Amino acid sequence: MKLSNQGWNISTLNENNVAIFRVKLKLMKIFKLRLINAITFSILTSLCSIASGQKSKINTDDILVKANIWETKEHGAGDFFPKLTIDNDISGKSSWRGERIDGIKPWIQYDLKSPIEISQICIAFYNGDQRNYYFDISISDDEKNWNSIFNGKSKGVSLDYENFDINKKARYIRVTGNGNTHEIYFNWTNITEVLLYKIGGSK
Ligand SMILES: [Ca+2]
Repeated sequence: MKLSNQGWNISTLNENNVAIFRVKLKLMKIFKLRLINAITFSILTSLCSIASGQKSKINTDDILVKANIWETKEHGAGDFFPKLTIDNDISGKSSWRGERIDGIKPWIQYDLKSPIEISQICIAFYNGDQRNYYFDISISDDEKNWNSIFNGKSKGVSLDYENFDINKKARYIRVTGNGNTHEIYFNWTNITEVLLYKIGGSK
């Protein structure tokens, strides 16, 4: 391939050059897509922080995550670990999915290891722009006595985070799913990412 006055001269390409050119083009597209995803996630994180005033993100390394239903025969083992909700990846493939089975509601729980003044929980849902998710948010210090913070549904208009104020001290935060408005997959609760903030601090 040569650069002439009229631009790239495609006629000089042989089969090997065409193959290499296509591979390079594909790699450039992948790199571009990943760069866009990284920038989008950074912007969303900042917006979530700004929206709720002074707060400090809780380090995900300090959070233990577990869930009562996170794996099914339908999807196979290992696809939708609870920890995928705190991996800084808001894409649909990196999500936790819990199914309501025989009336048993799926839940996912975040353990901060010790009681912390929690400012807010921000939740992003899989296909959150196409369906409403029904769920409640509860907090606890001992995993036995729970205090309900929110009971309702997501707005169903965005893949981005929805913010829910807590402003209470707690060690455990639990999100319990009660299905969604999808015609077929209405028993599922699918969360792509969660951000937890404590009150005060700069970071
Ligand atoms: Ca994720």
